[in-house]
Amino acid sequence: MSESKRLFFAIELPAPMQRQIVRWRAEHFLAQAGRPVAAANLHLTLAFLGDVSAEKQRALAAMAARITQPGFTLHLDDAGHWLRSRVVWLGTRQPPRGLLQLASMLRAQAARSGCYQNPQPFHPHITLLRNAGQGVAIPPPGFLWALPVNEFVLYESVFARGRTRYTPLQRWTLGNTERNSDEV
Ligand code: 3AM
Repeated sequence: MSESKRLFFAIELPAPMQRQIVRWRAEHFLAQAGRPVAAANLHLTLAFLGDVSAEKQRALAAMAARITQPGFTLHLDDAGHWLRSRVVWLGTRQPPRGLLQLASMLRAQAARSGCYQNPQPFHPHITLLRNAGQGVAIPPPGFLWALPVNEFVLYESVFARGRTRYTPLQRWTLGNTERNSDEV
C-alpha cells in the first residue's frame, strides 16, 4: 500500500506578489508579533484534505477536473487577527462569487471522498503570521493587491527538519471549457 500525503487545494500567489506581501509585513509588524509564514508558502487555502492515500488523491483529482467555472479577480484589501487560532491574515472585504463557488465545490467533493471538512464557513485568507500574540496591531487597510485567478492547485504539505514546505502537485485551469490538468 502506498503512503498517504498531507494535501490541500489552494490558490497560488505569484512570487512577485509573495515578495511584496512579505515586504509589507516587515514594514507593518514587529519581529515578535508572531511566526512569519515563509514567502514561498503564502497561499490561499480552498479546501484542506488531510492525509490522503494515492487512490483517494486520484479520485479527488478526477473530481477537481470536472469543475468548470470562469476565473475571477481577488482584491486583497483587508487584514485581521483571529485570536483563537492566533493567526494574522490578509483577505478580501468582498470575496468574489467565483472564489466562494470554487471553495464550496472542492470542500463538497472532499467531504464526499471522506475527507473531514470543518463545518465553519469558509473564510478566504492568506495566513501571514502564526502564534500571533494578543496585542498585535493590524495596520489600517491602505493597501490593495489585485490577483487574477485562472487556476487552482493541489499542494502537498511536508514537515521536515523543523520546516513546513508546500509543493504544488497538480493544477487545473479555470475559465476553460476543455478540461485539463497539468502535472507540476
Ligand atoms: O491557509 P491556512 O494557513 O490557514 O492551517 C493550515 C493551512 O491553512 C490548514 O491547511 C492549510 C495548509 O496546511 N490546516 C492544517 N491542518 C488542518 C486541519 N486539521 C487545516 N485546516 C483544517 N483542518
